[in-house]
Amino acid sequence: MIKIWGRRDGSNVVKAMWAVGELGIEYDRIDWGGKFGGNDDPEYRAKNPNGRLPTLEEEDGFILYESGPIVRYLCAKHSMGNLCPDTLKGRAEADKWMDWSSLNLANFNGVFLDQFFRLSKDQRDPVKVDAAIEAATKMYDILESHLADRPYLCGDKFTMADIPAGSLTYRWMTWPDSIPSHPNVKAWYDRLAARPAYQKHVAQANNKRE
Ligand SMILES: N[C@@H](CCC(=O)N[C@@H](CS)C(=O)NCC(=O)O)C(=O)O
Repeated sequence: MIKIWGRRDGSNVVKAMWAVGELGIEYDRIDWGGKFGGNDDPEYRAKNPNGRLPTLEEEDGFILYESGPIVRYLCAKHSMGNLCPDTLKGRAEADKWMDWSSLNLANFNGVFLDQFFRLSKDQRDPVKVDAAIEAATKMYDILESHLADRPYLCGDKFTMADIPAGSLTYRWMTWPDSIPSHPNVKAWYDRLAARPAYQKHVAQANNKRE
C-alpha cells in the first residue's frame, strides 16, 4: 500500500489525495506537518529534504515529493491514456495546465488562508484581499475563455490537468463575498465537485471559513 505523508487540509496534499481517490488506490495517509509537526524529523527529512508536504512512499521504497510530480507519476502509472494523456502533445498540454495552475492560482489560496484562518477579523487587511481577488480574476478570465468550448481543461475528458486547477479553485468558488462571474469556470467546477473523489479529498478536507 502507498503512504502519503501530509495533513489532509494542506492544499498540496489535497491535490495528491484527489488523484489517489480518482485512481482508487489503497493508501495510508499519515497526518504530518501543520499542527501534527514532524517536518524537521531527521527520518522525514531523509525522505523529503524540504520538510514539506506531501511525500509519497511506495512499498518498494520509492519516494517522491512535490505534489505535481506525485499526481503525474500516479496517473501515468495507474491511468495511462485516461487521467494521463498518452500522446506527446496531449501530455504536454496537461503538463502546461498543471504548472500554470500551481503557479497562478495558488496565491489566492494562500491569501485566503492567512486572512481568514490565521488572522483575527481585526487583523485582516482588505487591501491584500482585494489585490488577491484582482490578480486571481485575471487568471480565471483566462480559464473562462479556455473553457468556453470544452468541458475540461484538456478537452472532453477529465484528466490530471484538472487536478491542480480544480483543487485550487475550491476556495475561489466557496468565497462568500461577491467575486466576478465566470460561468464557464463555474460549470467546470460543478462538474468536478460532482465527483466523489473531489467531495472526499477536496471539499471535505479543506477547513471551512469561520
Ligand atoms: N511545491 C511543493 C510545496 C509543498 C508545500 O509547501 N506544502 C505545504 C502544505 S500544502 C507545507 O508543507 N507546509 C508546511 C506544513 O504544513 O507543515 C508541492 O507542491 O508539494
